[in-house]
Amino acid sequence: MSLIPGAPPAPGSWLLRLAAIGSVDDGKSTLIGRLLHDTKQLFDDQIEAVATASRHLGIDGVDLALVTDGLRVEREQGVTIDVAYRYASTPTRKFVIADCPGHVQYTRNMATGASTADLAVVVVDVSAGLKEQTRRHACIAALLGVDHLVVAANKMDLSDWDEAAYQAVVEEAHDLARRLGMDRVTVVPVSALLGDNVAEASTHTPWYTGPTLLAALEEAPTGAWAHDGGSRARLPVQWVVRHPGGGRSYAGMVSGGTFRPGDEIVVLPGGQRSRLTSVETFDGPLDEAPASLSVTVRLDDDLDVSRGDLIAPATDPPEVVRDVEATLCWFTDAPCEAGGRFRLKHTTRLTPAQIVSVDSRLDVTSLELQPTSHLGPNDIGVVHLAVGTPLAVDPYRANRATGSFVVIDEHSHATVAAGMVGAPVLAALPRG
Ligand SMILES: Nc1nc2c(ncn2[C@@H]2O[C@H](COP(=O)(O)OP(=O)(O)OP(=O)(O)O)[C@@H](O)[C@H]2O)c(=O)[nH]1
Ligand SMILES: [Mg+2]
Repeated sequence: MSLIPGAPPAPGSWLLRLAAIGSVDDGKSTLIGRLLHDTKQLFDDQIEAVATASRHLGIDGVDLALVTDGLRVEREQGVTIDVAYRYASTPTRKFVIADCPGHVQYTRNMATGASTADLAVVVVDVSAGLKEQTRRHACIAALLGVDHLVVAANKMDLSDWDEAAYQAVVEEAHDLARRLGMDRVTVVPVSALLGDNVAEASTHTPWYTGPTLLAALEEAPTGAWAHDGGSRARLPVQWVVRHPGGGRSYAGMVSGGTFRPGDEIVVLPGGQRSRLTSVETFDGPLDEAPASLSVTVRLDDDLDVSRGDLIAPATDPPEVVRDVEATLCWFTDAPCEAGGRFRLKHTTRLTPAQIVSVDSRLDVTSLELQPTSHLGPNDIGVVHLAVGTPLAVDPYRANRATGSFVVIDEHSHATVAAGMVGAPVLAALPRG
């Protein structure tokens, strides 16, 4: 069913998931609030609630950052802590928008917000240019597979709409995008506070002939690979359903490709082969099940399949590994060092894991990999891990679901790192 009037473009080409990223206080929340306000996505009572909250905080006028900064501590401190998701639709497109925190302490939350995005809106305070944290965020987004940067050169009102200040950000942004291997970059001069060039073209920037931020977002291609998981069919088993009359079926979400009844499959990591006899949802049997659909499948043979196993085509299975080279975004104060023991969550499987070696750290400014023996908080680096149960993995670039994992502290159960299978894939990455 279409969520917007008129004939929608083909599914996948019209839904855009975006994450607003960048350094603390550069204006991400204000920009998202402005975008929602100026595209008439906010109800009168929402605007009234934000106006009342602004008055209580002693702010003149309506602080649109409060549209996404809803937590009490966020409002009191004027910073975003947790990712807030908002939805918007225009006649041509539907958006899922993640407003990420900029503060370095909440990089973990930013990585969560960016992990499902097609496109990153990098918000930059035009008077300060790209800061280290802006670069770290752009780098994490690139590692997470975001291949399109839209840069909002923000607070143009404070720089007297100076074209030279805008051009300086354009140069920095193009240089960064090129080195991150992102082939598309658009830089829009905006004032999130006043609304210039957000949804409406500004009269303050006659020297700028490019799109408004909204137009840039409406024109952006989606990174459909991120959601259909590529062509390789993958079904992580989430649940084994035992039927009263005997027999079993296996439930999970298709995380790539398409499954059809009759497909020859292999169950990993065990390697048993069989054939799919049916693919169903609650509504009945299907001729085919595409990515993102939650299904149950039945097999021709009575195999020992459990939660955490992965069903894949026999002709195109993922690699089964006990040792994994991976890129980690390390989030916690305790360093990441060889010998560290953790739990690793990969698709639906939880397994013990040990850091075998820490090989290199990515310098987020020079984008060089430098040899190291440990990672500190918010570092990005390459490690080797040994896992207790063999894992069926794809490279992250081939499949976001089977190519990623989280590392969990054994005792506190806190997430200490996000991992991507393989070394970082950034353009022409030099090794130090
Ligand atoms: N003058 C001016 N001020 C702005 C503009 N955009 C944002 N600000 C102000 O900058 C401050 C920070 O804005 P936020 O939107 O909270 O920044 P943020 O990037 O979301 O901050 P974090 O989420 O904590 O990283 C607020 O006081 C805003 O009113 C702008 O275009 N012009
Ligand atoms: Mg914010």
